[in-house]
Amino acid sequence: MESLSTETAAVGGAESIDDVMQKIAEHKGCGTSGGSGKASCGSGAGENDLPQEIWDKVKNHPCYSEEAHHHYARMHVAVAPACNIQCNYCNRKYDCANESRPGVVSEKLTPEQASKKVLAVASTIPQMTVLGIAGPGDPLANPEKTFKTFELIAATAPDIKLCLSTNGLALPEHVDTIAKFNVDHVTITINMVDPDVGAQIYPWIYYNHKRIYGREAAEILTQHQMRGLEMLTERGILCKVNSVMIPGINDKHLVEVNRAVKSRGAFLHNIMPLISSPEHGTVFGLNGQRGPTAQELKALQDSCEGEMNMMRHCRQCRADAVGLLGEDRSAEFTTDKIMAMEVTYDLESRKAYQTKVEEERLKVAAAKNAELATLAGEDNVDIKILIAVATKGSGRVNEHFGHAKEFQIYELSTSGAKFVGHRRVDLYCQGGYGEEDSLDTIIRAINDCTAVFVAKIGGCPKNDLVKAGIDPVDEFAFEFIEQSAITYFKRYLDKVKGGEIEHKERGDATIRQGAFITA
Ligand code: CLF
Ligand code: SF4
Repeated sequence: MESLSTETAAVGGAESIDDVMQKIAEHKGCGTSGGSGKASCGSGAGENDLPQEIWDKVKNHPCYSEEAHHHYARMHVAVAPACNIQCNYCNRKYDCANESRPGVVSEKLTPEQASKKVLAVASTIPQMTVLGIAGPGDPLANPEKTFKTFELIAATAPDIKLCLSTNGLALPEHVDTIAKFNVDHVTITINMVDPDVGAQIYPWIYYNHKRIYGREAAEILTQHQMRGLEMLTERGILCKVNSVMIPGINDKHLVEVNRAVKSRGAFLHNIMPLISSPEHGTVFGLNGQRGPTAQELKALQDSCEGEMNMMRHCRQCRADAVGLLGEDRSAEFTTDKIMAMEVTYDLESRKAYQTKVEEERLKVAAAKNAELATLAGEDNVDIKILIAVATKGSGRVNEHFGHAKEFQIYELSTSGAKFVGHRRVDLYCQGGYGEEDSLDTIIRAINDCTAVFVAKIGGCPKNDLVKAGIDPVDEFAFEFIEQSAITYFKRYLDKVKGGEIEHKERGDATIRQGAFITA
């Protein structure tokens, strides 16, 4: 394998960096408050909210643009097995829990196998636009394999964006190589900026050929993470920060983390719930450390949103994930199957398909904007409700209740429909009949929602949802989500005003730990 020197690597694409940085800096002041009815900034931002250069970087990246995630897919290749730190929510028998779902084991690949896999997936799924390396350990603890993979893919599939996720310990020494390979999206998992908090999350790091423990380890880690973030943003590389919300340890502290990463130029902050099950054998799983509830997570995300752009559509993917966020097509692309495939990389067909996707996307936006106009004059009404939506993608209500593995959550207000999260659930319909236990768990997972939008639903679950105070809505089958949601909200307001219904705050909901593990 060719050895890649990080010492001698040149910084790539320097010509427009100042301009891009200026635009990112200008964009930093853009909050989501205001309720003007315009699309919000952040991962929910659209073409009109961002400078063109930044929009070009995020418009078809499913993680950096919430809107794009309905239409474009990503894939990961599991080329990086080693890790250089220990997190208390990780068991190294499984994939990195910073960017992957806990308890999952990926099929590890060589860079050459990974390159073939990318071509195979890109030929089969023309809307796959991003290749990420996110484990199963830390990509920068495996720099040769990681950068060799990027090199091979850049040579054979130049239209695919390259993306990387790291714990940040080895980041400063690799920033120039990252820039050289035109990796223009980097995620750093930052759970603390205070080493005393860090010592409760990281028992040790491996640095300079030795293990370092406790507070000293956390101090080195946070210094490297902050320096790495600054170095990346100085080079115009878009940075996302992932943080795992651990109630009682860093939940309150994450507001400070949010400020620290914003001031260093991070583009997006993704606060994810801790997933800790005893069967994973992690420290937090075994000591009973709980994860947040749905409303605890939302409240923290909301409180940080005034500070910077928040991502709320993360699915905590596998290190070998393939497909739209929320769907898993990795089983179609096992090493055996890929190696047997005849792959032709047809750039023109991919472009033609993506043109169609863009046409569909324009239709979604036009329908939403037209419907939004019907809420004009309602600005003084201070009512918000949540709805859950069963969807297979394309921004439409197009999944049956019984087939949904997750529901997307939208907050409806006089500003329109805003994506605020998703809830993974156990399949209700298994083999064509309803499972009572799973219905209970689904209701608990969407208990804070006023309605659930589905393409179809059977009589039994419908009745039980009504009993739980959740309105099952199938009249918008195969229609656009946001347009339908605004129509529903307008009617809801009219009923409240007419005294037909009383608006009530709903309770909290559960983040289904089991569903994260099995889905
Ligand atoms: Fe992968 Fe991560 Fe790149 Fe996306 S995932 S390396 S930025 S291409 Fe995305 Fe998956 Fe969440 Fe990661 S939904 S876990 S944020
Ligand atoms: Fe596990 Fe990822 Fe943490 Fe390493 S960085 S210990 S792989 S969660």
